[in-house]
Amino acid sequence: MRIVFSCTGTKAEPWLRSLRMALPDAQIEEWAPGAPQADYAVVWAPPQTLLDEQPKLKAMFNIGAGVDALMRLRLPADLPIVRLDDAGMSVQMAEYVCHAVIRHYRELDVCEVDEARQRWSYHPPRLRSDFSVGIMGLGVLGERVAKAVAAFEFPVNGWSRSPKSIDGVRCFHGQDQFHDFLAATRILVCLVPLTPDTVGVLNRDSLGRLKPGGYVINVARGAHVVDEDLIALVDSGHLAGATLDVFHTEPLPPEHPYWQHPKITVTPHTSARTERELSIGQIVQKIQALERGEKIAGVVDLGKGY
Ligand code: NDP
Ligand code: OXD
Repeated sequence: MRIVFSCTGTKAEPWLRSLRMALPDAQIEEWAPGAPQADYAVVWAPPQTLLDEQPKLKAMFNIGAGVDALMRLRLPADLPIVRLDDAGMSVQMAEYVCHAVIRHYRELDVCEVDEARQRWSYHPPRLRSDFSVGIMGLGVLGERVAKAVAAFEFPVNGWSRSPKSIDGVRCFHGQDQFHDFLAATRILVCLVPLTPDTVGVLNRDSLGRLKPGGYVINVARGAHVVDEDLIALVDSGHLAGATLDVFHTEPLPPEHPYWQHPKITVTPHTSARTERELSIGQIVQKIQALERGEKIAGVVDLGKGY
């Protein structure tokens, strides 16, 4: 069996070492133009040339959950694209989002500013019931996040494409229920994949529908947000602020207004990192299952784009 590896922005050597240990009989190489036809590819944002030169792949494994970079390429209609199915990401996402929700609700961001000024100030408790959290996307990551936030007794709403039923979560679905979902939400968490349907979904109209004092946590993709609209709504006071992990351009350019905005917190696309050994374990198990002719989970629906 031959496997090629092509992951933009990722050091290949540790991945190749672990893949070779897990599949000692396979030939596993970093892809370069002109490489012989492989059976499988392990990728993150690969070049189009790889697809053009490797027309007989049995499957392509993405070392992330989001496949938007792959969806921008010309893909053979019959090539199974396999995304990471949790692989240690949902617990990290739950930590990150709970931290951001609690930091905002408990005004720990205000305490950070007070501490820098050596100011001892008392903030009266706020009503948890006033801080409903709405999770856009109830997939592998969103469901885990919704349950984690619900454990802190915040009211939790969720929105997905198809109907869901999750204990402790008021579930909305489809475009028809989007406005009701927003109107019921104060802290909005974005965890939908980036597709033609969701690009720019966080804009003046949608964010304007959140409860007053709304707050945005974007951990999906930067292109979900219309940056100027978000900043205008924070500056107008309709939104209290935002915690953003993902951006249109990454790294976030030094001149971007998010960096200096006092009500916007920036983190460097770090909310749920790919864990190499867990990911390799999952990919190897799936390759072995495919070789045995078995079905695997996590195959992307090319029609839906996720
Ligand atoms: P899943 O595919 O498991 O879940 C996606 C969810 O979004 C599903 O509930 C789906 O609905 C819903 N959805 C998709 N399109 C729409 C739509 N048009 N309207 C309403 N709901 C929609 O993905 P994951 O949970 O694994 O990952 C989500 C995203 O998180 C990734 O695509 C990626 O962009 C981002 N991510 C970010 C990371 C980071 O470090 N910042 C790390 C990992 C992922 P339904 O269930 O009905 O299909
Ligand atoms: C992912 C990511 O999609 O890291 O997995 O953003």
